[in-house]
Order: sequence, then C-alpha cells, then structure tokens
Amino acid sequence: MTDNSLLFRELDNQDLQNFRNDGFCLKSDFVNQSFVDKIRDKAKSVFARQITAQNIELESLEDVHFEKALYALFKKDFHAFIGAAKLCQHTMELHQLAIADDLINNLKVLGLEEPAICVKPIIFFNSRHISKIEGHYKTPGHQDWRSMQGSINSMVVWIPLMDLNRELGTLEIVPGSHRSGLYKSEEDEWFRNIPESEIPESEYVSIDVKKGDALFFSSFLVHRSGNNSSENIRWSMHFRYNDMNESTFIERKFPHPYKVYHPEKGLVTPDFPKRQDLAKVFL
Ligand SMILES: O=C(O)CCC(=O)C(=O)O
Repeated sequence: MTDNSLLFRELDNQDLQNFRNDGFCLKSDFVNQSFVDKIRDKAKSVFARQITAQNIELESLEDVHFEKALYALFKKDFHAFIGAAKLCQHTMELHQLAIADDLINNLKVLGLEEPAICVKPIIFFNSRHISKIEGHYKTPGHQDWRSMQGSINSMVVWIPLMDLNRELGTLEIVPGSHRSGLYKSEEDEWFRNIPESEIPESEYVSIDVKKGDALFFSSFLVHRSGNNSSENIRWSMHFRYNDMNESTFIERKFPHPYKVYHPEKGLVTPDFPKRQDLAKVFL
C-alpha cells in the first residue's frame, strides 16, 4: 500500500480467531494518521464556523485555543453548539472512511459476508465541559446491539482520533462478554446501562490505543468509556455495520430500531437473541 492509502493493515485468520474468542480485535496503525488528522480538523472547522459566528475569539485550531473557544460556545449558545455537533457527523471525510474498500474487506475477513452500514458514522468529542449529562462524555457499561438490533454478527469499528491515556479515558471492555447474549440493563438518563450486579467492576479491562489504531468489536461486547478527568477533549470515531446475509437478520425483517425503538418499549424482537443464536456466529 502507498502512503496515500487510508488504511494500512489487512486482517487475517488469526485476527478472526481472536475476534471470535475475545469479542474484539485490536490493530495498531490501522488508519493513515494524516487522514485521521484530516477528519478531526474538518470536525473542528465545523465548530469554528459557529464559534466565529458567535464572536468568540479563536486564535487557531490548535487544541489549546480550540478547546477554550468550544467550551465558551457551549456556554454562550447551546443551540449553535448542537447544530455544529450534529453537522460534524456528516463530513465527507468521515463518510469516506466508513465506506473505504479496505475497511469493508476487513469486515468480511471478520465474518460479515455482505456488510451494510447500520447507522451513520459517529464522531465523539468527550469532555465534561461540553456535556449536560454524564452519559454524553462517559458512557456506562452497555452493549451496542441493544440499540442496533441488527445482524447478530454486527460489528463496531472504534478508532481514536488522538493518542489516549488514562487521564483522557480509554475504552474499557469486558473480554469474552459477547458470548453471553444480551445482558439485563436498566434505563437511565443516557439510554440503558448494565448494572454491576450483572458485570462486576473488576471485569472491565482498559484498552490502550493511539491515534489511528482500530478496535473491531462485536456489538455484543460490553464496553464503556474510561473517565476523561483531563481538561481536554477526547476524540474518537465509531462505525457500525450489519451483515445483510445473516439469517436471523433476514428472518427478523431487517429491523432498524433507531427509527422506532424507545428504551421503555423494549426489544423489537422480544426474547432475542438466545445464547445458542450467538453460538452459531462465534463458534
Ligand atoms: O468512545 C467511548 O468512550 C464509548 C463509545 C460507546 O460506548 C459507544 O458509542 O457505544
């Protein structure tokens, strides 16, 4: 691959084995770092337009200046902040990565026969200084499948846009939890969390990643955000995929719960999936 490629790694059979056993597979140096920077800079530039429109001083897009200005925008005009936060999810660069051939081919190596995008890519900028509730910068333990409800082999690709450390908060996962099916969860102000009675604190493992690494994980893997105790923003992006050839997804008529699902209404397909449904995928 040349230096202009978006992606630098190809997954192999060993990655597939790891993925099936542990529910995740971590690849370092997966995305070209300059492309990662381009995605983050584009998101910053979206916010910069609203910062400037609100007459907030922004000396440059360097983190030290940008963060101060963004925190000021959040305080001064929440509506403008939210508009920009939403538009960040629609940049060409982010979507370009979501459909990059190399990324899609790697999903196939990990068992998605015919990948389809589950929901538009997500870019996260976690900081308590730009959040009204804790869940907006620190997700509690959960499984993405509960909101996705797509194919049972559905997958998340989680890519940090910067080097992470304990202060910024890493991603915390529970290895092997994808095999247990859907855990009980409780409704909360964020969405739903898996309580400690289901998964004790000690089972969470912190994943150390740097800019452009990629964590591929099953949508059944339990995970949560590490605590960002720093004054800085912790940037990451997340991509979610279904497999349109997965038999239960076809049988369940391709539900798309993001349109119809409300936490209090429960699952689109009650009592699904059972452990044996998952065993078919993770054998
Ligand atoms: O990036 C994070 O801190 C967590 C993201 C997450 O849990 C999610 O998007 O489901």
